Amino acid sequence: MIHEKYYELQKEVDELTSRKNSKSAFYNGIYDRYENPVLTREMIPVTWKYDIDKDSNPYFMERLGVNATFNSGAIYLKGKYYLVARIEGNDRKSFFGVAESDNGVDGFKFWDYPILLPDTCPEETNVYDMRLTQHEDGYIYGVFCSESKDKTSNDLSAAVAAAGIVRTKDLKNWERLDNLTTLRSPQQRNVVLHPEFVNGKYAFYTRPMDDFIETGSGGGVGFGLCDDIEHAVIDEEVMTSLRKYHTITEAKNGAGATPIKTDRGWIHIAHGVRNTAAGLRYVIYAFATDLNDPSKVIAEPSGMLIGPREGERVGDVSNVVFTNGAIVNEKNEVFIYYASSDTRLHVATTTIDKLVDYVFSTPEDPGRSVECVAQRCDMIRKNLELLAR
Ligand code: BGC
Ligand code: BMA
Repeated sequence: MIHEKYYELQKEVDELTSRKNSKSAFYNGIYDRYENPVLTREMIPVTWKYDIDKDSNPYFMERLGVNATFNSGAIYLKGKYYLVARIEGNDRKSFFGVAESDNGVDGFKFWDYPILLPDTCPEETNVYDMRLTQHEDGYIYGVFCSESKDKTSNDLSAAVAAAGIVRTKDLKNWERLDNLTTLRSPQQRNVVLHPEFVNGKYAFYTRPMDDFIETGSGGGVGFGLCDDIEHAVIDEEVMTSLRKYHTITEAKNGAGATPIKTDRGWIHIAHGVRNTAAGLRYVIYAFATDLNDPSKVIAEPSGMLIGPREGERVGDVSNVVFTNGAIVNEKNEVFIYYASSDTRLHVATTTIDKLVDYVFSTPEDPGRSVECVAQRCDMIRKNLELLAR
């Protein structure tokens, strides 16, 4: 017999997932923020958390709680907006679930079941942060972080991060391929498959790391080619967007959303990390690479594109915004899905025209306070002259 509490709780979920979203008062001319997050743990179907049978669950206790819904891959298929969300159980294990919406800013509803990946890696403990790529070979690829215990160390938190690869045509049936091997980098996280062949090969943005947390000698976002996607091996990784001293990418950086193709170049929406007394601070930034050589950075607007603001600053891992998915629809509207503080998922909307203007017309970071203030003074002078006319 179904417990009566089920109907009450599911009604709350339905109300939340059918709630309309609207643009917030935030303004910077680059993108809009929204009043409500697009995914929260409260939007998880009741059937995922509760045994709804009164006989086996007389107190209607949550049996398998969900702690967070955040870093989501995103894809636009036949007029619908799909997120492959990172869902974290109360048991700290993450998994993926598809949520679908008609307009990209509200109404995201999870499908009946989360994604059960083929169990091909017995050592894999956790999976997260899937990037979805509609590749020109006809498949949709999902590249995610596959995390295992580092058995060479006695430290219980020592882990190994690798890039797992799956592919699908319908987001329902997923085929698991070999994890990516990078011959020159011991660990990988934040790997993204480029949507087009480059010199006839599959191309990946990588993030070489010396160990699980520290990128060490890893200088930034890498780029490498491989012949066989089913057994992907990358030898050389060339550097694209670099880590730099006293910038938002000082501690680490990594590719985020799958690169967006525009007339002027590939636009990348990535994350940069710096260390602070309060721990790592994650922000989102953008850069562009060359259409013919997608490893070559051609524009680097100064500073961050999205930083954690107000309520976004607080959560399980506070002071974090992170993106691994964006959608462009047929009207050239852009939906950047970003999570805050490893807790919930938001959307920021803009257009291709605005993104191009932002990436190519925002000045670069000159690198030193004195030059940054001179850059600002130049703009102020021009403004004051115009105002005085
Ligand atoms: C967490 C990730 C985090 C990574 C590095 C993993 O165990 O699940 O969210 O990015 O550690 O801190
Ligand atoms: C990482 C990412 C994310 C996460 C972030 C902050 O390195 O891969 O999963 O949002 O740390 O914890």
